[in-house]
Amino acid sequence: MQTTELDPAPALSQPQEASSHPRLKLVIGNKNYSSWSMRPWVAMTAFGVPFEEIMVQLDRPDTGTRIAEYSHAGRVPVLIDGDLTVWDSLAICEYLAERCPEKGFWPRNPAARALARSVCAEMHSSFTGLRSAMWMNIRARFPGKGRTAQAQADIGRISEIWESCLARSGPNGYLFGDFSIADAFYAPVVMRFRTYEVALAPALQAYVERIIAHPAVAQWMRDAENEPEHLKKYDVYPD
Ligand SMILES: N[C@@H](CCC(=O)N[C@@H](CS)C(=O)NCC(=O)O)C(=O)O
Repeated sequence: MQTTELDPAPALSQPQEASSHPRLKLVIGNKNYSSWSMRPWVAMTAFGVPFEEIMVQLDRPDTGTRIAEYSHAGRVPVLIDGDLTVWDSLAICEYLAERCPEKGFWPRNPAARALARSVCAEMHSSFTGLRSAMWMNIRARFPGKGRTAQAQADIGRISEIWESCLARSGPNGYLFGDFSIADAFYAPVVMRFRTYEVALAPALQAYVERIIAHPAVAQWMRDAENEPEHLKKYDVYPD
């Protein structure tokens, strides 16, 4: 199944989108916990790209074997497009932006697009303090927990990014005006800020509320709330 060559198929066509059997398959982990899976799922849902969702339960004895059915990288999310397998949330979003150029996954302005890619790359490669001390658990409430020095520094840097983006895009928009991959990338951070009740400046809190109200994010959150599976080690914050 795994290939590394780009499928030469053209951009997604209308007939494919209208099909009740979408060509794209997205392999994801538990919606309550899998922050990396949330990014492409939210982006694809927000932009109306049809896909079949394949859920692999994380933290189970067979998790590795199940993911290996789709990708030898051993991680979700994974996008399957016919013979092509794309793994890693950033690569998946870039691929979708190329395959569906009409959708506007990235800002259309080149300078804004470069900045959007920068903030996504920073999200993708940084913020390990936040990730490790404040893991995503949409159902849980851990007010005030996880504020290690590194997590605080990450919260500060993320606030700075959001402030500068929103100052440019306007107070009532998303990071780059219209919803983009950048917002999908920061949606799991929004989930964390909600779970750990991070106090934010009013403009940033308003952005948090806008993301939570976005239909694609709201759908993911509802699915997470209704998921029967619980990963106990992430459900209790240790003292
Ligand atoms: N850089 C990767 C990271 C993906 C990742 O770490 N995914 C976790 C779940 S959120 C995973 O697949 N873990 C495998 C496991 O728990 O066995 C991406 O952006 O897709």
